[in-house]
Amino acid sequence: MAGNTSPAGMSSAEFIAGHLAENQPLVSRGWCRQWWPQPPPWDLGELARRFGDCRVPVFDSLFEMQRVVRFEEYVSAMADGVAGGEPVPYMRWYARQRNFQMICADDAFAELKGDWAAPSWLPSDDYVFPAIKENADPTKDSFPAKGLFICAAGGRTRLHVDPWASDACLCQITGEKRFVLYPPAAGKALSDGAGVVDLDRPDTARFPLWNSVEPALEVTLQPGDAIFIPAGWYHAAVALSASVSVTWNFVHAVNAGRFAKYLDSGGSADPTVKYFRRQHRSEGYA
Ligand SMILES: O=C(O)CCC(=O)C(=O)O
Ligand SMILES: [Fe+2]
Repeated sequence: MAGNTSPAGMSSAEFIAGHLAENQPLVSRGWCRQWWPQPPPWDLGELARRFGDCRVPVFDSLFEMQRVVRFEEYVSAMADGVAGGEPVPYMRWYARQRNFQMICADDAFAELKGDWAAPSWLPSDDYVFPAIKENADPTKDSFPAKGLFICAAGGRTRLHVDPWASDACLCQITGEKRFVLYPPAAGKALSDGAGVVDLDRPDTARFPLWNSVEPALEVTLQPGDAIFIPAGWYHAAVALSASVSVTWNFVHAVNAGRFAKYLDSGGSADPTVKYFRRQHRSEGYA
């Protein structure tokens, strides 16, 4: 779609003006070619060799955790295949983002940090959530919802809007993943305030207008592509093949006003907001 696909070489000033400030999505083909000819070799087998003994959380097609398994068990269960009609279990291995989080990917991210880099169009300075003033580096720093997302073909994330009035970046490492994005204004048709329509099984009595809005963007990410999902945008994803993605959320200073409104309307009680505020206070930030 015109305007939504940009070369990996765009500057962060262009990204801030054209995408962050304008709340417009971006698909960046070959983001990783800035650093390497190929994305890191993190297929499920390679990750299972490195992290097979780690306990990891497995989710449904939204954000409901189902159970905890050993990484290796998850990978061999996926290799054995999922029964037809059964939802594909989705591994969301998040880095620490709240105080009472039993299972974190922090050690794995520490081990993987030399393998990857964030897209160079992302700004490195002036984040307000997390409050990092300079040299932000998602390979090393904590971010809300920073995670390794891993699934077999068919793994999906149903339509939703991300929390914290935050933006998100997702880098596709292994496999193909299809994304559908709708702008915030489509929420009138897609959401009833309590929930969002499931595009695969729409409850037409509850969401009678769901089909009256068109996605603004439908795209299949290949290994080495990245997508920027702006705050308030409805999005859904499905893996077309075994998939590994890395993702994180953030608020940049250019959107500080939007974030302040979110905090004022109850967001400051959110456990992830509190976790990051405490962390940055202890590191000497405001
Ligand atoms: O990659 C996916 O499955 C979707 C990720 C996403 O939108 C999220 O975790 O909020
Ligand atoms: Fe999301």
